Formats: sequence, structure tokens, C-alpha cells
Amino acid sequence: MNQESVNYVRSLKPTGMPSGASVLEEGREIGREIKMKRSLFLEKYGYDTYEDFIQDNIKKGEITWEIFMGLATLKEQKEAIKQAYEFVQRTGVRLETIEIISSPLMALPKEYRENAPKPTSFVMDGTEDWLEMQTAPIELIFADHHLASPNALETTINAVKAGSPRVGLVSQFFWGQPGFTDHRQHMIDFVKSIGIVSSKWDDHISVDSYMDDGFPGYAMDCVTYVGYALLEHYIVHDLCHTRYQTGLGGLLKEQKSRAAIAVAIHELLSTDEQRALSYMNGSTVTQWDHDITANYGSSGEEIMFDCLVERKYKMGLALNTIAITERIAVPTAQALFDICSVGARALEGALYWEDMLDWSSFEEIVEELKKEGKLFFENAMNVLKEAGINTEDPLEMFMTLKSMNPNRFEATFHHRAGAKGTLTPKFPTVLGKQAVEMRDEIVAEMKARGIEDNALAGKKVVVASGDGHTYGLIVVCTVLAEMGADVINGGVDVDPPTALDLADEEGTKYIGVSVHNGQGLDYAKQILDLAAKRDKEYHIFMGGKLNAILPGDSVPTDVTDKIKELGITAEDFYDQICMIRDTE
Ligand code: B12
Repeated sequence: MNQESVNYVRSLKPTGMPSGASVLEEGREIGREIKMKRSLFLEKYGYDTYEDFIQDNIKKGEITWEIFMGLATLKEQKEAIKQAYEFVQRTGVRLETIEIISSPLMALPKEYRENAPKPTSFVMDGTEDWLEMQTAPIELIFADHHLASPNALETTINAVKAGSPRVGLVSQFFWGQPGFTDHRQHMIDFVKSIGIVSSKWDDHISVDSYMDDGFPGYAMDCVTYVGYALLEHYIVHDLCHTRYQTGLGGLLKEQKSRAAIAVAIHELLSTDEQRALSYMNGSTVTQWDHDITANYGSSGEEIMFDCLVERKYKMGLALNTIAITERIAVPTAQALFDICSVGARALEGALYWEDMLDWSSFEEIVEELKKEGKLFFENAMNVLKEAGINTEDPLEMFMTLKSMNPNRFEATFHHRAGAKGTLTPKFPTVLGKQAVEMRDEIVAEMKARGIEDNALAGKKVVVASGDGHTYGLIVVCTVLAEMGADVINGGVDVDPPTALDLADEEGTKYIGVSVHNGQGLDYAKQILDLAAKRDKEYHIFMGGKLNAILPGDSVPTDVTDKIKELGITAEDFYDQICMIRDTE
């Protein structure tokens, strides 16, 4: 066992927490009082529970189809759910489930929202907004920004009232929210919300997770996905006695390891009482943005393989198809329906291949992932125990993990990690590889454009991410470091005042901000306002996904020029590097 890991985890041990068991019980009491709405979908197709529908699909060898939908306003969202049903009726393409992607602001209790930068997607307010979302017989899942957020109680209670068969997403519990710092209360409300869902065991409502939103989204090794699923399952199922499922896949691409992770988790965790997997997300990481139509090719191939895997292993895994415009911005309803059509035709194609396939090399990976995943989990439990964490208490477990730097999770618990967090991945993840390639391409381009070696020597630069996206941040930090800068990586979920504080502490005026959630323009205005009040000179530069839903619009618009008009450098790396190099 790695002593460095033990010491790090020991430093995170929480104090003064109530017992997890009592918090869970409070949640169960709340849950028992909740009356659940029976969905239009169950009503129309005559199933008692959504799980009965999935089991029926497994028996018939059919695939369950799902999409994520998060439009600009509640009105558009409800209208689009109706349109989805009309689309299904008109075309015969199947789409049974919609995951509701509300605004990340839903994760914040109301009183914190006014000062938070505004991201994309709609906000729900009051139980009616949850109940009235059901405008057509399609099963709705409320998961993103619900159960694991500081606003967990409001969102979980309403999701259960609306009859959501899964409520999630566990893995988002460590995400930060602008302006919210009471992590203790956050974790208490999260565990209480698990208790609420737990009370609906007989109605077959489960707590849902999504690996890629959690610590595995920071991983270099696919083994971490399996080990982490075992850890979450242990806390939610074994300690909280609550049904647990997880989805995965958005950040993975290479088919063998991607699907093998799902099968490994299924074989390790599914029982007759509870299936382990909820959905396989379409991959979002290798899409093209210079020729969008080309993404149909990549999605079609992927969906076909996912269909083959589901038909063979019968995991009840819904296929969550991803629009070809995913890389650019939040997809429109039409883009989502289009990819469902691709899915329907890819499934037809899959059936031709079925009896020609030899799965032996795939199954070797599954076996390896199962073995390695178990070792990861055992090592994680040993490190936690050795560090004095009460591994029987779900609240203490989540509070400890919440305090962890997500970039250190894998190296802390991976049984293969060496000194100083070094790790040679067994099955490398796509984003880890991509970030390294992008750095090398950008550095080569800068050199070709005349930026001299060590151009930023002697310059100290603070760089931070305004939300949870981390790989862009890694690229910027490593590019600037290659140019000779002394780079301070401020980490993720850094709000404007914290970014300025960090620059002040480090004694630098250069602040780089990476943003992706559509809050770039708001972030730019807020940081400049605060900077003006501090009466100090700062040079701020931004990058990532610089778009926003402007008032009255339904789709995001690029706001790079608007940000530049405010006086922030926001274009390509060349401008940013020249700005840092050329200002005194
Ligand atoms: C990976 C990813 C995630 C991961 C992040 C994991 C992690 N550890 O980072 C997960 C799954 C957790 C995630 C979650 C969410 N995501 Co996301 N995510 C992506 C995805 C697929 C790739 C982003 C990425 O890392 N790319 C690789 C890096 C290396 O590239 P990059 O970030 O573009 O960086 C390049 C440049 O932009 C530049 N750059 C980046 N930052 C900076 C900063 C400076 C100063 C400079 C100079 C340059 C620069 O440098 C890089 C090299 O050129 C994109 C879609 C896509 N394919 O782009 C969506 C995307 C960014 N996500 C999106 C959204 C909405 C979310 C969520 C809000 C969704 C939700 N669940 O509700 C959450 C929010 C999470 C949070 N806490 O903030 C949207 C944003 C929509 C928009 N603005 O229109 C996108 C576009 C997907 C979509 N179409 O809806 N996401």
C-alpha cells in the first residue's frame, strides 16, 4: 500500500459529522410520505414499473433507446418531448426514454443562483415543473444536477414525485457550484436524498450514476472505471441499502475497452434483484467539428457495436445516442431525433453481423478489467481503512471523497500507481491521450508561427477552469509550461473572486480561464467588475467553449468577440502567448 496515498486520505478525514445511518433514516422518512406519479409511458404500455419494461426488452432481445435533452427554456423542452413522441409515431423509430438535462443552476439552492454565471438549459421551479414535464408517453429520467447536488432535497423529492425510475447522479457529488461552500451540508443532503430513493425499493426506483461525470472522467486508465463503480456500489448498495445503477461511455471511444468496461461492471455487480447498468452514452470525445456530417459515420459504427454487445450480454443497457453536433453546442431536438433514426438503421445492420463474430479477444479484456477493477477497489478500501476512515459510514465515505482533488483520485487508489502518482495505464482513456497530442500540436504550431523557445520565461501565470471541465485546462497549462512560464494550475470550479484571489496570492497579474458551460460572457463580466474594484492591474485571457444562450435565443451563439470587446484576450493560443510575452 502506498504510504503517500494513506497520508493524503488521512488529511481528508472529516470531523463533526452526524452518523450516516441516522441521516439515511431521515431521508427514508421523507421518502415514505411521497406519493409517486405513474408515468404516461407506463400507463400507455401497461407496465407496473420501468424495470418491467426493460426486462421485457431483454427477453425479446430488443434495445432500449434513450436521449439526453436540455433545451433553452422549459416551454421548448416540454414541446420537444411532445415532438419526440410524434416523431416516434410518424417514423416507427424507437425512443422510449428521455434524460432531462436541466441547467446546472438547478444544483444550487435558489438563494445562490442570482450571482452565479448563467449556463445553458432551463431551470425548474416548484413541483408542477417536474410533474408537467410529462407531455407525452415517453419515460422521463431526472438525474443530472439532482440527487448529488447542494440542492439535492428539492430536486430528489420532485423527481420521485414525478415517478422518475432513476434519480442521479451519484458521481456528480464532488462537483463544485459557484458561491456554495458548505460541503458538510451538501453531503448530508446528498446522503439524505439517497435515503429518499431507498424508501422506494419496492417501486424499483434506483439511484443512478454516470461514471464519466465522476472521478473516472479524470482517469488515464479504464480500470479506474470498474474500480470506481465497485466503490460507489459498495457505498450506495451495501451501506445505504439502496438500488444502484450506473451509466457510462461519453468519454470513451475505443470499442473494445469501452464496451468491455460495461460488461465487466455488469458481470461483477448485476444480480437477479438489481441490474447494475442504466445506459451506454454515445461517445462525445472524438467528434469532428470541421465536417459535422462525418460524425454520422462514427456514431453509426459505434451504435451498431453497442447493439451487438447488448444483444449478446443482455445487460438491459439503454443506448443513449449522441447528436452529431455534440461537439459544437447543446443539440437541438431535431439533431437528437436524427441520431435516433441512425440508431434504428444501425440496429438492422447489427443483426447481419451477429453470428459471424468471435468475442474471445473482447472477453479477455473483460476478464482483465474485472480482475484489475477488483484489485483497484480492494486497494482503495485498504487505503481508506488505513487512513482511519470509517468505511462502514456512507456519509464519512462521501465526505472524504468530496474533499479529494479529482486529479489525485486515480493515483491515490490505483493499485498500480507508483511514487508521486506515476501510473502506466493498462487500457488508456481517450481524453488523456488527446490532451497530450493537442499540447504537442499547439507547441509545434507556435514554434512554426515564430514564438521563440522559452518565450514566457520569468512569467508567472495562474490558470483555472470556471467549471468541471479539466482537459482544456491541462492543455493550456502544459502549453504555457512548454513556453517556459511558471504555471499555477488553480484546478476546477474556480469562480471569478477565487481566480482573482489566487492571482493575488501568487503575486501575478496573468489569469487564464477555461470555461465550457456557456457561462463565458457572464464570467468575463464578473471577473472584470471584481478586478476593477480591487484597483489592481490584471491581464485576463480565456478559452474553451466561449458561447452563451443570449436573451430570447434558443441555441447558443459564439461570444468570443463580445468577450474580446470587454478587454479580455480570447482567441487562439498565439494571441494569448504574445499578450503574456509582450506585457510588462
Ligand atoms: C469531456 C467533457 C465533459 C466531461 C468533463 C470531464 C473532465 N474531467 O474534464 C464531463 C462528462 C464531466 C462533462 C460534464 C458536463 N458537460 Co461537458 N463536455 C465534454 C466534451 C465531450 C469534451 C471537452 C474536452 O475536454 N475536450 C478536450 C479538450 C482538450 O479540448 P477543449 O476543452 O476544447 O480545449 C481546447 C480549446 O478549447 C482550448 N482551451 C480550453 N480552455 C482554454 C483556456 C484558455 C485560456 C485557452 C487559451 C485555451 C483553452 O485548448 C484546447 C486545445 O485547443 C465536450 C464536447 C466536445 N466534444 O468538445 C462537452 C461540453 C463542453 N460539455 C457540455 C456541457 C453542457 C456539460 C455539462 C453542463 C452537462 C451536464 N451534465 O449538465 C456538464 C458540466 C460539468 C461541470 N461540472 O462543469 C457542453 C457545453 C455546451 C455549450 N457551451 O454549448 C459540451 C460542448 C457538450 C454539448 N454539446 O452539450 N463534460
